[in-house]
Amino acid sequence: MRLWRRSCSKVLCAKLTLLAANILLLFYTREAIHSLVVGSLHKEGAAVAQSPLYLKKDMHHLRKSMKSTTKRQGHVAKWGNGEFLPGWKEMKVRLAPKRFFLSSKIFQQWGKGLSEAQQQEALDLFLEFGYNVFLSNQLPYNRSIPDTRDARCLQKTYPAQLPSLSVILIFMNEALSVIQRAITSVTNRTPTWLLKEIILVDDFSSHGELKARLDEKIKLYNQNYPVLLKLIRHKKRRGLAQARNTGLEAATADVVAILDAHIEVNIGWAEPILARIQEDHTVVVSPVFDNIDFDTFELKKYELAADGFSWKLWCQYDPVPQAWIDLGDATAPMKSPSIMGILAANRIFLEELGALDGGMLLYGGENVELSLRVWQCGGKIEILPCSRVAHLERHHKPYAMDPGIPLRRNALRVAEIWMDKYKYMVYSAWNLPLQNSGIDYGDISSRRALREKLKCKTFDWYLKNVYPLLKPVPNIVRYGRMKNSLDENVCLDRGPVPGNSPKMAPCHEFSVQNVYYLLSGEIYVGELIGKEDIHEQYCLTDSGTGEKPTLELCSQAVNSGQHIYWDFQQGQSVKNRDTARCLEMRKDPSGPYRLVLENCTQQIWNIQHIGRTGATDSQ
Ligand SMILES: *[C@@H]1O[C@H](CO)[C@@H](O)[C@H](O)[C@H]1NC(C)=O
Ligand SMILES: *[C@@H]1O[C@H](CO)[C@@H](O)[C@H](O)[C@H]1NC(C)=O
Ligand SMILES: [Mn+2]
Repeated sequence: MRLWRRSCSKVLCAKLTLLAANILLLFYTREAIHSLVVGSLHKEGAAVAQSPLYLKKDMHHLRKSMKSTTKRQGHVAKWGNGEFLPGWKEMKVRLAPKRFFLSSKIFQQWGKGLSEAQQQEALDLFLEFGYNVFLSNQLPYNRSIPDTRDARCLQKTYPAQLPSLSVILIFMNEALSVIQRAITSVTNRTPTWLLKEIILVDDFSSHGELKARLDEKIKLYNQNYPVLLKLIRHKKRRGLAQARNTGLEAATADVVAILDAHIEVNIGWAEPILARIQEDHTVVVSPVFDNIDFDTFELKKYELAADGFSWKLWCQYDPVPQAWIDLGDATAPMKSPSIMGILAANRIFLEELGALDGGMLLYGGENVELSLRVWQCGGKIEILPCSRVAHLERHHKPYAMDPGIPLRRNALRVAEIWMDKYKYMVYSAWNLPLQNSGIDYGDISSRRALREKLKCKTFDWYLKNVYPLLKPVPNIVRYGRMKNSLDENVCLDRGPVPGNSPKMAPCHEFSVQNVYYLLSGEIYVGELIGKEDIHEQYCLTDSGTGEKPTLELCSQAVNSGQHIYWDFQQGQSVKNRDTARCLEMRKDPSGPYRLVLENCTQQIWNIQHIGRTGATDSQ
């Protein structure tokens, strides 16, 4: 039953989530690092914004410990047997003989038997690329991977006549061996008579091996294979959406499959795609992803899930729809609210629909934009269970830019173009004011005009007919940071995760300090979910006894006799409607402020932004 939830932490979107979790852990266990991280971030990039910083620190410590290990080799041996040394710096070094840098993720499962120089080389490559390039360079390009299809897929037959296919592989500073393995997998696992061309799009890579050496490989390839291999290079960095558009513009086949270059397509991946698009040219399809481990390069099979997203418009896996389960056919196409990024479509249909929104920066959100456009403007999105593509999920991304910033900006762009009166949910989820957010999401007039021209349906239609799981939260009275006038440097905070002890903590910009006060009286603490059936929203709760407030799942709190409804107006007290106790701050003589529930002493609270009420009734 919880299968799909586990599958949430996977492929294209998962890494950021995982990193975010790491950060939060760090955040709550190391106060010093906490203030360092928080002090240097002034914008709500959400937790994802922290990853580059985290990595920099990780790299720094690794390099430092690397040096100190080398120096202290003989001396540290007495600690022996792979034990961790005490202390922060030393924790980074595990002392099994001749194995270094074991705190780095790349060496958790891999790397036995390498010399010191090899370990160092592998680590350097890993830090640079976010996956195990050292290993990739040794694996054959034509390696076999397990066939992860359901057995029933093998019984399927497809029409003899199918549309032709252009495969587009986009990349930015990818390892050459990874690109070559992707090309080889496409060549070896796609019927030659269907594959018209492979188009590589380089979004302005800087790595040397992707210049002359790649050109040479392409020349060689075109001498030996019947399928044309083209390379297009951007003259400056233009981002994921533009790279996909560049590939699409160059494509000439009936159907385009737009993939990342860190993939290996699996056996029989193309036929289900081509057959389905031949049947209905308005379907945009996605294969099912499996994961290639960034350290061992082994394939991990992933269960089927629908591709959804959160109100931040960040991708999120959803349970397989009941209607699909009821079909009783494991090979049937599955309706999905969104794609994760990788997609295949009828080329003309995709072009007429407006391709990708070139106004999107870097990555993130462009997949949701396309998905809303497909559904609202007359197409459909389906996941094809018999088409499987193995995707290498990086441990970290090789972009210098903080991904939280374009992500938030792209999300507002999507909200403003497509989401009508529900756009307030995106602003609220990112904790931005509804007016004057200060974020420049670019010129959207041509995309608005496109929406007019294609006579697209409303987002309200999309929510009701395509994505009923995504629920707007109506009547948010106020949201944002919640402060008490006794000390405005501390904010109501979700506290450690997992855990249910809210606290007052130095204010920062991460979602754990988001607060939403609803007209109905609940106070949500933490990220805005709006998917109550699957993900958990926490409510501030008075149990009626003791003086500690707690956080409980909103859906369960009432049933278990908790009191979750509060009276609050800006600049007044926060008073529980059932117990008549107030949420207050109390300072112990030497300690920090504590949150308590007690007889009201008229303490004054404020919540940052004015929310949107009556959203379901009016534009
Ligand atoms: C890969 O190519 C080599 C050399 O052409 C060949 O010997 C080997 O059998 C191939 N492996 C697979 C899995 O196809
Ligand atoms: C809180 O108020 C109640 C009712 O007015 C009273 O009985 C109780 O003693 C008060 N508690 C404290 C700690 O002042
Ligand atoms: Mn990818």
